[in-house]
Amino acid sequence: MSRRPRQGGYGPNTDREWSQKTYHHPAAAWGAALSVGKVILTQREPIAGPLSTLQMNHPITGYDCPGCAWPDDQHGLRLDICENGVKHVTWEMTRKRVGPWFFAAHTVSELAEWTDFELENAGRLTDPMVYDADLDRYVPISWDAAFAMIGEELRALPTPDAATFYTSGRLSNESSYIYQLFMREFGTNNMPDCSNMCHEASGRALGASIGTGKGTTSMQDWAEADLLFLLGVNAASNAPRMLTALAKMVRSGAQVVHVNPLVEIASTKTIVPHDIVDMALFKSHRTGSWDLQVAPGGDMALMRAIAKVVFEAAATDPAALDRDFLAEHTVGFDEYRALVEATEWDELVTASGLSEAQLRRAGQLYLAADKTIISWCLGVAQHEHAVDMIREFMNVLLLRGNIGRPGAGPAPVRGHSNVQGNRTCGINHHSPAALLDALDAHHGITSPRTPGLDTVNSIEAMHRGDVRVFIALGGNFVLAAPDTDYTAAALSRCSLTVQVSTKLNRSHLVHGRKALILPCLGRTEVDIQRDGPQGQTVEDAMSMVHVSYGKKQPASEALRSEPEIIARMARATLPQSKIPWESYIDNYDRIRDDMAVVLPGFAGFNELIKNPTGFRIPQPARERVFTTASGKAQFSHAPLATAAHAPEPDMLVLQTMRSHDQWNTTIYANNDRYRGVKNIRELIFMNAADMAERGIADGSLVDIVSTSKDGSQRELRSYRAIAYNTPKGSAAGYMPEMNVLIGHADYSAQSDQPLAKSIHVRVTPARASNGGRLK
Ligand SMILES: Nc1nc2c(c(=O)[nH]1)N[C@H]1C(S)=C(S)[C@@H](COP(=O)(O)OP(=O)(O)OC[C@H]3O[C@@H](n4cnc5c(=O)[nH]c(N)nc54)[C@H](O)[C@@H]3O)O[C@H]1N2
Ligand SMILES: Nc1nc2c(c(=O)[nH]1)N[C@H]1C(S)=C(S)[C@@H](COP(=O)(O)OP(=O)(O)OC[C@H]3O[C@@H](n4cnc5c(=O)[nH]c(N)nc54)[C@H](O)[C@@H]3O)O[C@H]1N2
Ligand SMILES: [Mo]
Repeated sequence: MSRRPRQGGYGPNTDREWSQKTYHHPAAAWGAALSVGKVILTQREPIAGPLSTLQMNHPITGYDCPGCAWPDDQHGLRLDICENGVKHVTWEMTRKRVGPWFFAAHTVSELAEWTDFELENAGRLTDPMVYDADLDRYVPISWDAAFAMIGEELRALPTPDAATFYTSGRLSNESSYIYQLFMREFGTNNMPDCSNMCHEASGRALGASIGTGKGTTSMQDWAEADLLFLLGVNAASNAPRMLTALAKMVRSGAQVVHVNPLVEIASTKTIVPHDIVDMALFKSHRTGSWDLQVAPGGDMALMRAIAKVVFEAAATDPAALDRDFLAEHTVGFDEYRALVEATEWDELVTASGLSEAQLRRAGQLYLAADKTIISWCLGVAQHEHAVDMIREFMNVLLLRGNIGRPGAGPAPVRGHSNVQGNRTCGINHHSPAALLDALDAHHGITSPRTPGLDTVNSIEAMHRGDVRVFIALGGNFVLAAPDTDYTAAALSRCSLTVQVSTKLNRSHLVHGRKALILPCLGRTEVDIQRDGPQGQTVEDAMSMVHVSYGKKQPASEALRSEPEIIARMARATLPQSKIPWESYIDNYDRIRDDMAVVLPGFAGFNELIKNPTGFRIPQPARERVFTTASGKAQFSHAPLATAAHAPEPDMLVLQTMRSHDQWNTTIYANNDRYRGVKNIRELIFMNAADMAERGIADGSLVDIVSTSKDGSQRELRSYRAIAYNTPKGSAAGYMPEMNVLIGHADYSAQSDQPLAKSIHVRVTPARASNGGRLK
């Protein structure tokens, strides 16, 4: 049965008045402390909540924050926490439980009417459950029977490629490794992951430019840099611990340039989140020196303009370019120079949405700086030409040798806490041959060599009926993926869907003919196996790996760890397998011993993790070793991508982003503090002139119709239009509600990433009002 997920209204139901006014306080600070208090209260964790945060991000004894991937501050206070990390942990530690009694009381059709807030807020899943179509309910199943069902379904498939295995980026390194090992022994590379919607473009661009798909900077580099371009990230909400680094940089005299169509709070000032004295004294620090309000997708033109300024200066100043670096370490420089010189200033102005004066000043800042970091997140990575854009960032860095030396380099801001580690450990639908060769040699298997399906292609394959089993290690696929209705229909066509989860979410309600919910331990919970308590590792956005031990009593005795669930799925599917699945479960050191042999940079893994601050995975580009085909860093020569203009004059370019009170598809409350929003998520921020042209009053209800690349249309009705400082022609609203507007054809040809930052929409006054909430 295909259930249509609710339209809009994914946050808590509220009758309270909505409002929006400009926010005038520094980021973090007391508003953050208050908001944390509220989440701790609603989750009924008044004492354990605050105590457990004291163990978060503690070297060796503590657990890694399951929130974002920003590195821990290794200096000063050995406690690096933030408001959103605390909320995240408290949400996992709730005392509320979703056990068999809960499912006995609610049919799946009934639960499908709940908001996403209500689903997750029901509490932690406690027991394995199976869908019973006659009752339209989930009913208990034993772990053995659940694994047997998975094994039977997978073995009955006509080909291993008729199954697809999703990963959300919080899965540990050890779990990721055995998960991909299982898939490869089974015989498929179908590994969609959240990276396919997140930083796929960054990985591809960096791989092509410098040989490895990761950033090269460390926290020390951030402290030493004298210029930072920070593009397309809402740091105060999504990487709040970065505020500390930004404040330090500005204080030390560095230039911090925020590039964003919106002026986000992180570009102004903060009260350093973990500095108790600053909190008490209301002492705030500046976190930005300049805002550049680019047009959506205008970032590439900004970078090309900076390069143009560098080339103009190089005519008279030999020091403008790092000629030694260029000669020794790069290829493609002359063509790039010709390309940039042939680009006219007025093209750059139109393509960036910035004035020539602003573009020139950005170039002058770059010339004046000795050490530059370019950092970016989804505002860049989710565009059609993201790979070209990010390669252009690399071109600019290469011109002045800003890589492989202190204080300089590229720094993608990763999302989920271990999304980078997932890839390092082999979760990749298109893994390099070297990794597959090493896997085969060590484990005696034959990994398939044909690339597998990523997220958008898995959805298409389920739709066609080519893929019939969908297994998800975490995440909330149906809401995170584009084109919610289409994705829901795709999942409903499967013969089996399996969700390994901590909390109830929409993806449990949109399921295949057979469906399993397998509840797992969270990162905060103690994991006891035969050989004693087990820890697992994660890799942060700066390639640091450290071990994490849960502390808390598990939410239920029936919970199993992710490594155990994966290993038992593998054994049930591959009874003859020679891989020691059972022994992996007893002691995760054995998984790490195998990883130490197979994965580059992991030799001595079990010893390395005894270091309190963990260890850094070697990143060759950081040492100026470029593992590209040419052995050098490669300039790209892509045509200039212009700002993401809508195809028709009456259309707007809509970006979908996170509010302050959410973690991807998990909504904590209907507020977005730094954008001044209270009690509403069904909104669209618009430029006041665009509203006036359409006869839309501030705060009134509108209908939003999107037009996909394939010409099909989708709509959201009765959203509130709010006048906001966003460039004319652009608009903004929240994911995941707005995913219904992204057509399944709307993904980047360069990266396969859904175009979540450039949806083409028409906005008109609402046809009929029902108070803004539709089902
Ligand atoms: N609290 C919290 N933390 C999180 C998450 C969460 O949901 N909640 N999610 C995690 C995940 S998985 C990820 S990937 C990251 C996401 O972190 P972000 O990238 O900050 O996520 P978004 O909310 O999508 O914000 C996108 C930003 O890019 C800007 N932008 C949009 N279009 C453009 C453009 O064309 N150019 C430029 N320069 N900027 C643009 C938007 O205005 C916005 O500031 O955060 C991680 N951290
Ligand atoms: N329109 C639009 N869509 C987007 C984006 C956007 O900017 N705009 N961003 C995209 C991005 S960057 C990402 S990363 C994806 C996010 O996509 P996902 O990673 O799929 O989604 P999350 O909302 O992070 O997943 C939340 C669920 O994870 C489960 N969970 C939590 N902790 C654990 C755990 O420890 N173990 C297990 N097994 N499960 C756990 C819980 O059941 C919870 O309901 O969304 C993408 N979708
Ligand atoms: Mo992400």
